[in-house]
Amino acid sequence: MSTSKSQKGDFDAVRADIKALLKQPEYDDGSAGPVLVRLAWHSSGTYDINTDTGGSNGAGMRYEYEGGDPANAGLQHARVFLEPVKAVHPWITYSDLWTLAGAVAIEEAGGPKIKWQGGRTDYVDDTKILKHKIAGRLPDATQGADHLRKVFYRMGFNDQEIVALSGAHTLGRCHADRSGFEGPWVNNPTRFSNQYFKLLSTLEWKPKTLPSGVKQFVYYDEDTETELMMLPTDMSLLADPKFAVWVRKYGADKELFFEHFADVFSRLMELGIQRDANGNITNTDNQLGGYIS
Ligand code: ZEM
Repeated sequence: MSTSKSQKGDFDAVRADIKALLKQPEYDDGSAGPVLVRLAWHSSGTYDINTDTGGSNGAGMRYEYEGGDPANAGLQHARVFLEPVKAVHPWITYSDLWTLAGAVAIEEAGGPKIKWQGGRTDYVDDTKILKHKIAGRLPDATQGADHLRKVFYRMGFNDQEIVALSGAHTLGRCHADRSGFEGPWVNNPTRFSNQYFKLLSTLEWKPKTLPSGVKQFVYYDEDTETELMMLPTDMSLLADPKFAVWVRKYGADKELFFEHFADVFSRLMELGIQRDANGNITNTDNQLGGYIS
């Protein structure tokens, strides 16, 4: 990674340094990308459209109340990967850095171009997170379609968007010591594709109870000698007729999935943010910090 400082607002310089850290031969499947995508999603997916609280402003996971939400277990790895970038570009806010890193990770994994704009601000303390109870808002993988609708409708998404977003599970894996679940969804978990939907809709998934008692679904792939997995919530996308329509569409049409995913992921990164015509953020509720210099 470069050590050259950048001018405030030079997001291309930050992008270049994020790209440079993605390859991590010693970590998981050799890439920091998947856990960065999960960091970006968890920083945004706390949004509640009814109260206009949560969302990608704030970078509240730096504080124990949100960072210690069991749903966020393991995301310290993602934050640690990004610290050297923050050190070289101290003007960028964590909330911008985390969302930008998710977008860059998707693009570099072969995914679609993600529209991303900066300008988010960081909380300067945990007052807002405590006041608005920004924990316990992320989806619980042990549940089903009703729960997914409840959580994602609260963010303002519809059924098609829930399925499109779930396609991110083509990246990365589950870790027993983070979520209790174990294994990757696809054979090539560092490559962004529509493979998750193909496998979900075509393979015969069998329930499996891990030694810890956690229940997931598995398929043993003879060719690669790898056990692939699905979460109970992933399986519910197939079991629910309205979700299943989109699972099959995306499994059959990679272009359509890429187009829909790019659109909905960029809107996910914007949750809780209002901008004027010039792209400047206009809502002040979350703007406690301003740019850190
Ligand atoms: Zn995930 N996700 N997710 N997800 N996720 C995990 C991992 C990853 C759910 C979920 O409980 C889990 C979205 C939606 C949902 C990623 C991206 C996105 C893990 C495993 C769990 C348990 C964590 C671990 O053990 O490390 C549930 C219930 C979801 C509801 C639909 C959305 C939306 C995402 C992005 C758009 C990614 C990339 C990973 C892999 C992380 C890694 O470290 O490899």
